[in-house]
Parts: sequence; C-alpha cells; structure tokens
Amino acid sequence: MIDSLQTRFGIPGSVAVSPGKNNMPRVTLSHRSGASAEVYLHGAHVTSWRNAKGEELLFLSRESHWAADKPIRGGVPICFPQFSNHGPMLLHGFARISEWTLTHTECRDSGEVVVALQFSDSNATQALWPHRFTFELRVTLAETSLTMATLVKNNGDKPFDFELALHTYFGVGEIQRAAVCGLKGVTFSDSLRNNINEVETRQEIRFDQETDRIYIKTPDSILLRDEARNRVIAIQKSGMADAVVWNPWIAKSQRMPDFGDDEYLRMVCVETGNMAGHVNLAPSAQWLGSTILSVRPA
Ligand code: TA6
Repeated sequence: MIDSLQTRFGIPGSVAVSPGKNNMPRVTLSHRSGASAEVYLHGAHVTSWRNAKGEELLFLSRESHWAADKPIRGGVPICFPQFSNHGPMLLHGFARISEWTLTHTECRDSGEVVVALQFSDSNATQALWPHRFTFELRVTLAETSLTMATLVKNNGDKPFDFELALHTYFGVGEIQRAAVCGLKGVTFSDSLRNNINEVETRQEIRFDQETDRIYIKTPDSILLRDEARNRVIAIQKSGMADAVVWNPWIAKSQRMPDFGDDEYLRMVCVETGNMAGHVNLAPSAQWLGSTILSVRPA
C-alpha cells in the first residue's frame, strides 16, 4: 500500500511516502530551503516540523504509542468532533485515531510543498456520531512556516454541531524559559479549577505548575517565546475562535503512560480551534479554519 501511495503521490525531492514508526504510512515534505515536515495517515497527524537548519520545532514524546487504536503523543493531534471530555465520546473524539486518505500532493513554483488528507464518515463513526461529513486537512510547508488548513463539510440532510482543535505540541528548550504572549485580557476557562472563567492578566504566560486553560474568542495572533533556544514561533489562526494552553507539569506527566516523566520540561501545547463552543454546520455547508505556524529568531 505504501509503495502504491509513493507511486501516485511521491514528488522527487519534495514528497515521499514511506513506512514510519511501526511501519505506519508517513508522508515526508521537503522544502528546497532544507525545511521539512512529516504527516502520518494515522489521524492525519503532523509529527515533525523542522526549520531550514533541520532543528525540530514540535515536541514528540519518546514514549508515544504507534498503534492503530491510540493517538500519537505529540506533534499535532486533530481533535474532532469533540474536544476533551466535552461530550460522550472518547477524549478528543475519533479523528486522531482514524486512518485518513492521502488525496493530493503538490510542489508549487514558489517552492511550497503541499499535502492533503481526507477523512469521511463510516459505519464506525456513525455509531459514535450519527452524521455524514468529510474532513480535509491541507498542510503547506514553506521555508519558515507550516500552514494547517481544515475544512469540514456536512454531507447529510440535517445540521450538526462539532468542536475541533489542532492540539499542537511545541518543543521548547526549557519550560521555565518559555512564554505564551498575546492572551492578556482574554477570558479563559480553567480546566484545573472546575472550569471557572477568569480573565488573563499576564502579557506573558509562564509556567511553574500544571496549566490547562481554554482561552475563549482570542486574538488570532499568539506568540510562543522559546528563550532557551532564542526563537519565536508565531501562531496565526483564522476562522478558529479559541486557543488552549497546556503543560501537564510533574504529577500529570507521571500519570500519562505515553509521556516521559521529565518531558513537561521541554514542551508546551498551544492549541487552536473551536473548543469553547460548537460550530453548527447546516446540510451541504462547509466550515474552514486554519493555523499558520511561523518561526523566526527571537
Ligand atoms: O488540551 C489539553 C487537554 O485536554 C488536557 O486536559 C490533556 O488531557 C491533554 O488535552 C491531552 O489529552 P490526551 O487525550 O492526548 O492525553
């Protein structure tokens, strides 16, 4: 199957389909600058984004599962049609543990490298969520940016509500020298304090304890400062209302079997999507949302 995908979708020097961890199908995007990215068909899961120097910008746990029935720990899990435990489904919904279909690859004259994957309803999803849908993820790699565009289509004859998140795990040099900026004045729901709402007062959110907050209707531009590595990652969302900031810190890290006890020191999640409220999609309608990650020296 991987060989036939490579034959159909491979582009010499730009796109390769090959066996990844545990022989799971993986698409590797290579930009002429030296930047690269990897996307698994399992969950349409972006597992790597490297800058032109080959430095990894995302976090991937050394303890991650690589199994058909489990999410990959790290990179960019896709949460859909439910975020967290906001409904009756398994945590974060079924999209991230489903097998997606590779539908398109492209290397543009500008040098950008593109891969698109699709996921539609099945008997299995209908049993969990009785709606007909198509979800497309389009990943575009440029020299200093990675764009993830999501499209959800309602293929049925009745409206449905969904939540969606790009649950991005960023790598940082040292968590004590990392800061998330741009959320001052935004109302957040604190998942660690019975979901109470408060207003963020800090211009720079820094980390010295478990942090798990859904920021509601945030500005579209958020910054992650990685002081230890002297770099800034700009997070620019569009069509996505909310953001989550999460670091598990010590105790939760120890409770997660697919996460190293010390790995909280080198990661932070800044997630984008609609997690504080549902998107309602009418029959035949489609919803578009995207997030552009770009990296620059601090
Ligand atoms: O986005 C934050 C969060 O909801 C945390 O509460 C934590 O559960 C995290 O997602 C990871 O979820 P997972 O199911 O991947 O362990």
